[in-house]
Amino acid sequence: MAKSESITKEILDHYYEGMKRNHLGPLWFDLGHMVTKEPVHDVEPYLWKWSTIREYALKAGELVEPGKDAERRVVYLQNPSLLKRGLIGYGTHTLYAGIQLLLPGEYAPSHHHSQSAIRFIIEGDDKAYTAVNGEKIYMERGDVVLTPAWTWHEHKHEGTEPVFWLDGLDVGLVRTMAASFFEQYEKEFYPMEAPENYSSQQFSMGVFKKLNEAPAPDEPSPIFGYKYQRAHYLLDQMTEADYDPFDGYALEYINPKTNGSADARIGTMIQKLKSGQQTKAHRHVHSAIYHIIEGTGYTIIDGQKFEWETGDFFILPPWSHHEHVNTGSCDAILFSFNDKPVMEKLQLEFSESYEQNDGHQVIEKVFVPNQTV
Ligand code: GTQ
Repeated sequence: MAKSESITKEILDHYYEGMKRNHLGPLWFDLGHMVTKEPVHDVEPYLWKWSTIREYALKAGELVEPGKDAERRVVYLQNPSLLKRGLIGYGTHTLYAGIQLLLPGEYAPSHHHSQSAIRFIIEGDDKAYTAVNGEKIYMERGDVVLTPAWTWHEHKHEGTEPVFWLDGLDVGLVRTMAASFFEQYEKEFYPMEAPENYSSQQFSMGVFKKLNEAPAPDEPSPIFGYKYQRAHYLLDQMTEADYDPFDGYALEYINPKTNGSADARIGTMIQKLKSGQQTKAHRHVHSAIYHIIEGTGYTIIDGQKFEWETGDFFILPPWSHHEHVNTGSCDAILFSFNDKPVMEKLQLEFSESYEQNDGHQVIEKVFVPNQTV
């Protein structure tokens, strides 16, 4: 590229080399790398089997003790495509997923951090709790518990069977924003300041607001615990009119004060597909991590088939076409968390449906987990 013929290759080379030495760049070559036509990312989809995760989490139960050897006893999902780029603890570019195990009598001490955390209880019978700012939330299979950014939280197990839960944190997002802070509480336990399950009981029968309370758009959720029984009941009440072509019967967990996402930064969703149901494909800017609460089926992500069963986890990268299929004889119920609230707040969220082939992708490849040697 040159404006006139008198500008020789030598002149140009000299110019570009000088620019480079002075740490300057020519936008006329590089604009296409910066302002891409569509989202560009390094997040590849991946799927982990629950049997493998559970085995390694249980083994950690023999090898490390929370509160002593470990701040938290957690086996986390490491997306291989992001590890290649040196990103440790990344499921997607924004989201982290870990599986935490507490054995009877154990506890994980109080701390807080600027990452938001959501929890989904995978195995448990209401005998272990997370205390959030001094309020104990007892956790049973299928429940969701929030520990919003900078709230003090600890975990304790008073029951007799191992308890497993998913921790979802916005590790990548906070890292990108260079905004991570972490602090241990001065003692192992934060003082108990509220009756057990107080916030969820206050709101369990509906959503009420005192007359003198104005809705405050940025107010944190007054609820820290969301019961599975309630979510399951509401999913079963949904009718054909509620069926979403891309997500089936789906509910988002909300902050009743704002009607927005339960956690301000991490979105949470539960969805149901009846036996044989298949959604249509679409894609969106936000990324997500999925956990199969129950059921058998598969998800096609950009032409790749990810077969799943109860307990499995998979990554949905940003801007990837995806559709879900329930191949089992019972309902399939999926939990997922995502970075949609952040994308929406920053006015970056966008979605589109897959138009070809009546909204269904062709399967080009079947995913097999690859073990690194
Ligand atoms: O339980 O507070 O998986 O701080 C990662 C970081 C869990 C927790 C994780 C955490 C926690």
